Amino acid sequence: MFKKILIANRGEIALRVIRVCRELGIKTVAVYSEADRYSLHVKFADEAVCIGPAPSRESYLHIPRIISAAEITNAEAIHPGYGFLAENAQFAEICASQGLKFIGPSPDAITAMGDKALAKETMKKAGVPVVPGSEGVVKEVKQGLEIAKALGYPVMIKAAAGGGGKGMRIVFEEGEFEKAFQMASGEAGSAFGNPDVYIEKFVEQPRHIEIQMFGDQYGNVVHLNERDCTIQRRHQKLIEESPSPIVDDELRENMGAAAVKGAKGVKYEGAGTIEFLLDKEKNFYFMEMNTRIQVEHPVTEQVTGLDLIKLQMRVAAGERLRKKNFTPRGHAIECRINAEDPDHDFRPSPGEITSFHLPGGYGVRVDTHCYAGYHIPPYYDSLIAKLVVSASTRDEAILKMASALEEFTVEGIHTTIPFHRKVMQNGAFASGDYDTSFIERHYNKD
Ligand code: MV4
Repeated sequence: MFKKILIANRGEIALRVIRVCRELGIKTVAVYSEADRYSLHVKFADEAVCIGPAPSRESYLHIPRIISAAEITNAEAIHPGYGFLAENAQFAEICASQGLKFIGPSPDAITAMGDKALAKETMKKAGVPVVPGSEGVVKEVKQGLEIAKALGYPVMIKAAAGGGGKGMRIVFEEGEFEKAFQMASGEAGSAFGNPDVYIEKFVEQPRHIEIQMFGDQYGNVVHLNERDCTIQRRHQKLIEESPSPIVDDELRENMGAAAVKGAKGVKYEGAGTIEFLLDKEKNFYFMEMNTRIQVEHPVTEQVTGLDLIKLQMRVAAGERLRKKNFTPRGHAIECRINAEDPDHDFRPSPGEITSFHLPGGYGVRVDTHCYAGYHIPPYYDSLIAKLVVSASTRDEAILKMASALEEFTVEGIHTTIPFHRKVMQNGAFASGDYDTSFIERHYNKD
C-alpha cells in the first residue's frame, strides 16, 4: 500500500479520501487555494500545501503546482476526487511521467471516454446497446439531414466533446435541422474548442440509470449495481438512489453484464460509471462513461457494504478484485444539499454558515466539509453536504429522509433542504413512476 498520497481536491470528497487514508495507514497531503485556508481538508490532512489563488485555473486546475506539491512532499500517488482534474488525460499522463500513481484509469481510457462519439462507437463494438444514430461524428449538414431522415424525428444533436448536456440540441422536424446543427456545432466549438457533433434518435421520457463499475490492473471487471439519477435539474443531479425503483433483477443483470463488457473493452482500471438511458419499454442505451469516482457513490456503498474509496486505493496499489456477490441489500437515497436558493432558480448562495446542525440516527450518513462559522467561497461548486439514508425498503428510506431533512438545520445561507422536503412528500416520487422532466413538471417556478 502507498505510504503517502496527495489529494488534488477540496470539500467533502477531500475529507472522505483523508478518512480512508487514516484507516489504511496512509499519510495525506492536502492542497488548497487561498480561499480554502480555513477548510477542514487542510486541518485534517497530515500536511498541506497552498497551490495558489482562489480561481480554480490558478489552483485546483494548475497541473505544475499540484505536481510540485507532490514532489516536495514525497507523495507516491494522487487521488483526483471528482471534477477539477479527475477526467483530464493529460494530467494522468503527467503523473505517470513523474512517477506518481494516478488513482484512476489509464490516460487512454480517459481519452477514449472523453470523446462522446468515440466512446459510443467503442461501446457499440464491445456489444453494449447504443441509441440508434450516426456512426461517429457528422461533418456536413447534408449528411446530417439524411441520417436524421432515416432515423425519423425527433433527433438529438450532441457535441462529441460535450457530456452532461452541454452543446446538445433536440430537433423535432426537418425544417429546424440545419439551424440546430449550426447552433450545436458553434456552441461546441466555442465551449470545447471542438465543433464535432453526432446525431441520435431522441429517446422520449427517459430515466437516467447508471451502473457503478470497478476494474483492477489484471483485467478483472465487476459491476456494483445501478443508481437511479433521474431527478435532475438542468443536468445537475439532485437526488440519487439505489436500487432503482424500476429496475428488476433481470434488467439489473442485463445492464450489469452490458456494462462489464463495455468496461472490459477499454481495460478499465479503478472506479467508473456507465450511464444509460432507459426508455418507457425498459430498453437501455449507453449514454456516457464517467472515468472517476462520482458524487453519488455513497448510495452504492450503503447497499453493497463496500467502501469504494478504499477499493480505489487498493486496486491502485495493485490488489486484485475477487468476484463476489454484490446483490443490493436494502435501499439508499441521497439528497444533495447545495448552497442554492430553490425559490430563486437555484441561484448560488455563498456566504457564512452561522449555524449548522446535522441529523442523526440509524442509517443516516452525512458527508460534509461544513461547520458553523464556515464561509462558503463563491469560486467552486455549491455542494455543502450529501445526506444519505439507508433502510430496508424504499418507503422507509423516504420517511427516514423526510425526518432527517426536518432535523437538518443550516442558517446564514439558502440551501436546497426545503426543496428536498417537498420531493419526499411528492406522490409521483413515492410511486417511483417519473422521468427526467420530474423537476420541471413539479417545481417550475421560473
Ligand atoms: C438524450 C436524451 C434523449 N435521447 N439522448 C442529457 C445529458 C447527456 N448526458 C445526455 N442527455 C440526454 N440524452 C437521446 N438520444 C435525453 C437526455 C436528457 C437527460 C438524460 C438523463 C438525465 C436527464 C436528462 C435531461 C434532459 C435530457
